[in-house]
Amino acid sequence: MRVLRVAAAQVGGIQSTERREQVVERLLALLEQAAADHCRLVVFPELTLTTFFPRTFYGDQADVDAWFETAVPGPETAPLFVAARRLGVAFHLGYAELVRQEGRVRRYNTAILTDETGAIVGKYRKIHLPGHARRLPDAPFQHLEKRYFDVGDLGFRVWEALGGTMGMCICNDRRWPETWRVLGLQGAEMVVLGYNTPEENIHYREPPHLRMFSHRLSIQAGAYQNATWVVAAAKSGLEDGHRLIAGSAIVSPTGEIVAEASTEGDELVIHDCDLDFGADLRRTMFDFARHRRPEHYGLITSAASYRPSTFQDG
Ligand code: ING
Repeated sequence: MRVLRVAAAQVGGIQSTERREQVVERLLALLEQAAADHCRLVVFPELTLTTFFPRTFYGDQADVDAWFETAVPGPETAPLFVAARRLGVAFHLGYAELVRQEGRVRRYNTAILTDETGAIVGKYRKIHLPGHARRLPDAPFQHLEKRYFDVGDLGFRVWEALGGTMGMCICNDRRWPETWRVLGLQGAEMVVLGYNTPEENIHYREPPHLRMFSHRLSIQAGAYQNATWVVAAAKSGLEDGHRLIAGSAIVSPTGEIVAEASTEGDELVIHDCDLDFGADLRRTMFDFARHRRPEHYGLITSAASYRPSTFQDG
């Protein structure tokens, strides 16, 4: 058995007035609490340092860029890395990354994974960007990830860390089976992710209970169909008057939710994950080498769709 005690660190709403230093204080409290509970990995949510700013249209790029980090660790986030090293706890952190690549500024919805010394061992940039690029004047709020972020350029990858094979994805990625299969094909034994999921659908009337249903369905299916653990941490609750779903959870390779948040605030969801637990499934039901038939899957990568989108976004 390779048991890894993990905490999904749910973070309650971050208001647009909250400074990064204040947020980091909250994250440090969760990290200390997790270390006291003998956790070796703490998974923070997507865009953990700020409010979910894609809900707001900004006409001035400088107002958008104020939400981005130009260096992690940086002055406000360094205390997290120092504490992680002191406590011997690895962590996953989602944040907005502004970087210069080949002379151009790029903006990514990014997540990093550290080891127990606080060294960054993996980085992922969100590939499935939901929402829209143009302001929707009649919407109750915006979802401008397609406007504010570039599509991630690092692919879906895994890293050997914490005694296992770790994968990462971010929020909307969990709704796409391709995410999970590409990680599964690389032997992911645990996939960690953060999410900020608005409770309300801005495009049509969607009963609120379906938001939690599709969230659970996505991570449970991803876990089971690739025989991997999933640790999903929400930014949740009220942010500037808008609600984000909670439901941070840890899912076993059998697809069962083994631990789940019960509040909408800052909360640790902890479980002892045996990284060998998916071995039987991978040896039988999901023995990819014996059962998959990629010669019949060509459509999946040959085009995004065979029908044009009808969404008016540009
Ligand atoms: N949030 C949401 C998510 O995928 C969303 C956006 C919600 C898209 C529900 C479609 C349906 O959980 C982010 N940040 O991707």
